[in-house]
Order: sequence, then structure tokens, then C-alpha cells
Amino acid sequence: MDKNKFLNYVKDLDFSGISVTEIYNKISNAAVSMLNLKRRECRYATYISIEYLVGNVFYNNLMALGVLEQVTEILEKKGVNINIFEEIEDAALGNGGLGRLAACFLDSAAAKGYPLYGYGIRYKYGLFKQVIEKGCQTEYPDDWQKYGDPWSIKKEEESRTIHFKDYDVKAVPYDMLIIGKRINALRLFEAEGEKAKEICEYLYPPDDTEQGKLLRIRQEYFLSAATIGELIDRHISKYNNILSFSKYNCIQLNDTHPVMAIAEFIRILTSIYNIGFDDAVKAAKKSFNYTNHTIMPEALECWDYKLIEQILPDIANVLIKLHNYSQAEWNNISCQKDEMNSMAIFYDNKFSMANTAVYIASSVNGVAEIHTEIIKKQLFSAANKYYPSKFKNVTNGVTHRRWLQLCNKELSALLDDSAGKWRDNIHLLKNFIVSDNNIKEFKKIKALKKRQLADYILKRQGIKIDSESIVYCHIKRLHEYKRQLMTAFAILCIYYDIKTGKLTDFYPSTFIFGGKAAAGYFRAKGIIKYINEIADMINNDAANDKIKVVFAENYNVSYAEKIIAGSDVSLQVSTAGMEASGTGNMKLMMNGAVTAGTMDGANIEIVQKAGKQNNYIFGATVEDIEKLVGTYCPVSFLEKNPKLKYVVNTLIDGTFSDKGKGWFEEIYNSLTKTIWHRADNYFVLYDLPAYVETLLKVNEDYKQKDKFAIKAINNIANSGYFSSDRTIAEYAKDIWKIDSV
Ligand code: 26W
Repeated sequence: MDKNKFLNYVKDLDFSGISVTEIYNKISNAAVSMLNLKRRECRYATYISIEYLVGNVFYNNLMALGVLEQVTEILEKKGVNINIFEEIEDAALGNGGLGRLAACFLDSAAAKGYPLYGYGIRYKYGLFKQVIEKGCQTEYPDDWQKYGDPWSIKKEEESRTIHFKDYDVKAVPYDMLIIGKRINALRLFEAEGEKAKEICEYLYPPDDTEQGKLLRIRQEYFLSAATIGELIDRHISKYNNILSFSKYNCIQLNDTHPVMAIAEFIRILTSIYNIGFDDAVKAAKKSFNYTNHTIMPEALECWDYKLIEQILPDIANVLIKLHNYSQAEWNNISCQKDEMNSMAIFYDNKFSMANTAVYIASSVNGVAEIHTEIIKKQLFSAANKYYPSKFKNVTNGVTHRRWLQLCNKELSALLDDSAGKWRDNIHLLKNFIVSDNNIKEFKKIKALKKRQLADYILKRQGIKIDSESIVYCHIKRLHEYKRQLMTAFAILCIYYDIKTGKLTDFYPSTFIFGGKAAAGYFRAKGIIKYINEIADMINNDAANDKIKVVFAENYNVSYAEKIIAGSDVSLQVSTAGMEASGTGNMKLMMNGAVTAGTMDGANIEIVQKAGKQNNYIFGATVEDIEKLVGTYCPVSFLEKNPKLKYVVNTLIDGTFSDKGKGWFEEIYNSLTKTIWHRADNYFVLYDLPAYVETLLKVNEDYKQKDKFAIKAINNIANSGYFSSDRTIAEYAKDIWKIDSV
């Protein structure tokens, strides 16, 4: 079906008596029937990720097909507002950072014509739906398939069997088409079989029990083996020579979750193609690359030998052989014992998935300059010493098609006027200059997006915000290192200064939090409750007309699009050295928010590109923290700051109640006592005074509306670097060696 036939089909649709979901499926199915996925005769890159956070693909795909505007008009003539499909919930097959990045990469690769296919798991339930009940996060299954999945094509005939020691499962592929200059696919495997159900039921099932760990291992192997098996079979059927595999394929491992793909690859070469172990390792070294996304120890997977051996004995054997092989290699280059232990694949009866990846991968990259320096100096310092050419930085990026063109079409239109063909060549954003017209137009557009955001929040949560106020947003997964707690304290500091009359001319402000806490993360859920308690107190204070606090419920890709377009200030306040990169910071920069943040992750590069004078940097740096450790005493720090002490004491003085859950006292203790972490492990109290000062400076500067708009325009003009089009071009050239067709 071609475009005109598709549009005529939509025109002829009779919507009477059918549901939004049915209309959604009819239009999507018709669009998919227009497409066909044909693989090319060229070198491919394969991206393996345990999670993809694709969000609502409907608008994105219609835009990519170039029919979004016509469909919008056709529906309008039929009395249907295309926004009704917002209720089709996001396919949240990811939990945040690295899963959304994977989705951006696939979008950019297709848009720029690179042959990049994604491989993942088709979870029955994606990341839980967050409902805030009495200020607390409650998790509900995200039954995303109840809306149908019209953008995926089931490929039953390409199913394959995956063997565990105790049972087999069938991996059934579904291709979600990724539309751009060329059409690629995200291939998601669904597990079928009587015991298979649990394997693709939930994303990241809890892995604190042995059963949970085994399930996680099964998920990771299921994905790895289905992908590698398919890639090898396809290569053999086309070239009939396993040793030319790396000439036509390269594989990017998205964090450590798919690292068993390396062992599976070697297992197949040695046991099926009778390739010697030495040659199989060499072939693996030419085929795999690894991206590290975090230095948090809890995220660096190490699996007990006995767990792997219990369900995947062959994989355990390969990993042991690989360990011995690597130790021999390191002996030959006279590594010291402690260096060999820090690089060891097998150590303390556990397999280190990160060390396995670092040993085999020909490229190991971090996701922002500072992060890559940290993994070279700390996490993988020995490997960096002996294999320096392996280590690269590829700073993250986000697709500006979703995070600017789709979510802010008004700003995109303004950019069309002054930045030429920026949509296809994002570097042209540099032509978005500061002019009277651009200042005027930008202010109008930001005001409009704020009104739209206010309408969306009112409709979705019944909370009214002042769309003339400054909108600060702190939107990201709840984690202590991201310091949502510090923002909560800063708001209280400002609120109390207004109450006591110390702060008189504070410009009305709205603080929007958004993000989910991992279901088992006790302290993060306590922080959500604390934020909601603060919101209740402040929002219901009749005397207060200066501050509003909103916790965006069930923050997901669609909600993010609205908040990002409507925000003035992007709060990026992680403890320096802990946020590998961040990607929300880039999305907000593209939409004209200034960054109030610490020198961490990609914030550093954002400020480099847009200029310190157009952003607000504060807080301890990585170097400062290295000096502070061992000398910093939060309790005496509080004694010296009575106002901070008053604010922090609201956790335990009855100002707020956590309904007896013990959250608030536990948070208070984490700041003031050394429990399993040192007291105030993330330097929340230490950076708090500077944070409050920064928020007040932003507030003061905002009153000069035109000067503030100039900062925003400079951020937008310098945000092109943070498009995933640039990121993908770097991976394609420096790591994958693939061409855009
Ligand atoms: C919120 C805690 C957390 C930390 C790490 C959840 C999940 C992880 C994953 C294991 C890794 C991950 O998602 N890291 C994030 O990856 C993004 C994309 O590269 C980065 O922008 C984030 O800084 C990083 O935390």
C-alpha cells in the first residue's frame, strides 16, 4: 500500500461505535502494510539490550512515514483529535536510562540509513505502572499488549529453540519496524513453552533471591542465545564460512546483561563448527564491543559459578576456559597478580560479566567524557594499562525527532525559519541566533508549551499549576545518587524563607518531580513519600502563592515529552562522579531549558558547548569529593547550619508522616549515621546550601525575561552535539565500521 492509498484508507475509515484502541490498530496496521523490511547485502551492526524504552511509537512512526500531518487533518475533519491516542500506554519495555538510549539509537540509525538492528526481549509486562496512593508509589502490571501491538510483525517461521539444562524454550521473534531513511527492525523474542512463561513475563524481576538470580540468568541467556544463533545461521546460509562472520557483523553489548552472548558465540564455534578454542576467541574478539553505563557496584553483574553451572553447564565451561585462556595471556605479558585479579573473568567463585566483556571486546566505551575517564582510571584501570586502544568515549545522544520535532513542533517551526535544514543535519542548529525576533518567538513558544503542560497535568492528575511560573523539573529514576532528596530539602529551605519573610520577591515557581523507584528500593520509595508530603503541605498552604510542587505520576516517555517541552530549568544534581551521562539533560537543553546542575556526566559537556554563562553549575566536584571523604561529618555540618538542620529535622519532628512505615527516620539516619554506607554518602547536605543559592539565582535571573531567553536560545543552538544522530555516526565510524546507505 502506498501513501495515498494509506491516506485514502484512513479517510474512508468509519469511526462510529469503535473504540480508540480499535482506531489505533486500524490506522497502525494499514501503515505497517505499507512497509516491507528487506535486509541489505552489507555489513550489519547488531545492538543487544535487555531493555528498550520505545514509548508510544504511533506518532513517531507516522512522522517518520511523513504522514503525521495529513493523518492529523483527516482525523480532525472526522471530528477526532489525534491526541486521543495518548491514552494508548507506552510500551515500557525498559526502566530508564540505558533502555531509552537504545530506543534513541535505533531511531537515529534508521533515520540516517545505518544498518543497525536491535535485539531484545518481548516482555509481557513492561516496567510497572506507578500509581501514587496516599503519597506512596504503588506498582501495577503494565499490560501494554491489551492495546494490541500493531507495529510488530510476528515471525513464527524464524523461531528457534533455546536449551537450558532443565528444559528447552522456543524463542519467537517479533519485528518492530524502525522507520527512517531505511527501515530497520527491533527484533523482540518472546519465550514459548510450558516453563517459558516466567522468562519474558517481567522486566528486571527482583534478583535478591537465588530464584530471582536464576531467572535473570535465564532471561539474559535466552536473549543472547536467540540473537547469536540467528546471526550465525544467517551468516552461514549466506556465506557458508563461519570465519568471515566478523567481516559482515559486529555486535554491541548494551551493558553487561547480554555478555553471555560472547560465551554462546564461542560455544557454537567450538562445538558446532569445530573451530579451535584459540581461533574462536580470536573470532569473538573481532565481533564484540561493549558499552558500560554505570559504575554503581550493584549494577555490575557477577554470577555465582554454581548458578550458571546449574542451568547452563556448557556456558560455565566456556567461561572457565576463557578465564584460563586470559590468565595465560596476561602471564605472557607479565601482568602483576593483583592486576590479573582485577581483570579476572572468574574470581571468588563468581563470573564477572564486565571483565568478560572488557577482555573480549575490541572496543569498550563509556557514555560521557568524565565517565570514560572514571572507568579507565578506576573500574578497568588494569585493562586500560595493558589494552589502552580498547577504551573510547562516545558521549550519549537523544533523538531530536522525538525529543524536539515531535514534542515541540512550535519550536521546530521556529528553528526551520532560522536554522535551515536542521532536521536532517542537526549541526545547523548553530544558526539559531539570538535576535529580537527569536527572543520574542521563543518566549511565546515556551509560554504555550507551559500552558499545554499545565492542561496535561490538570487532566491527568487534577492538579492546577500556574503556567506563568518558572517550571523547574527533576525527572529521572529515583535513586539516592540522583539526589531528589536534595531538591526536596532545597524547596523546603526556600519555602521557610518565604514564610518567615526573609525571602520577599521570589518569582512564582513550580517544581515538578517525575520518576519511578525500583519496587524493592525502600529508601527511594520513602523519598517519593517525603516529596508528596512536602507537596501536600505547600500546595495546601493558603498563604502560599509562590511555590507549587507536583509529583508527576507514572512518569513515562509520553509524560516526559510534555514536561520537557514546558520546563525552564533542568535539575541535574547527581553527586559528582556518579551519573555516567544522563540523557534527560540533553532533551531539556534541546527544548530551551537551562541546566542547574553539578559537574557530572554529560552536564560537563553541555556547559562546555552552551557556555557556563548560560547555565548554573554548583556543588562539589569529583576532586572535591575525593578530598572530603574521611573528613566530612554531616552532623557537625548541620550544627553549623541551623536552617538546614530545621529542614532536615522535618523527617523526624512530626512535620510530616510516613504512616508508620519508618521511611523518614531511616532516611534521617542515612544522612546522620554510618550504617552500611558512610553518613550522607551522596553529600546531599554538603551541596544543599550551594543548591539553594543556585535556585534563587535562577529565580532572580528569570525576572529579566529577555536575558533568560538568550540563555535558552544559546542552549538550543548548541544542543546539536547531543543528538543521537551524532552519537550513532561516531559508533558507525569508530566502532562498527558500517556505512550509511
Ligand atoms: C537508577 C539506578 C540505575 C543505575 C544503573 C538503574 C539502572 C542502571 C543500569 C544498570 C545502567 C543504566 O541504565 N545506566 C544509565 O545509562 C544511561 C544511558 O547511558 C546514562 O545516561 C545514565 O547516566 C546511567 O545511569
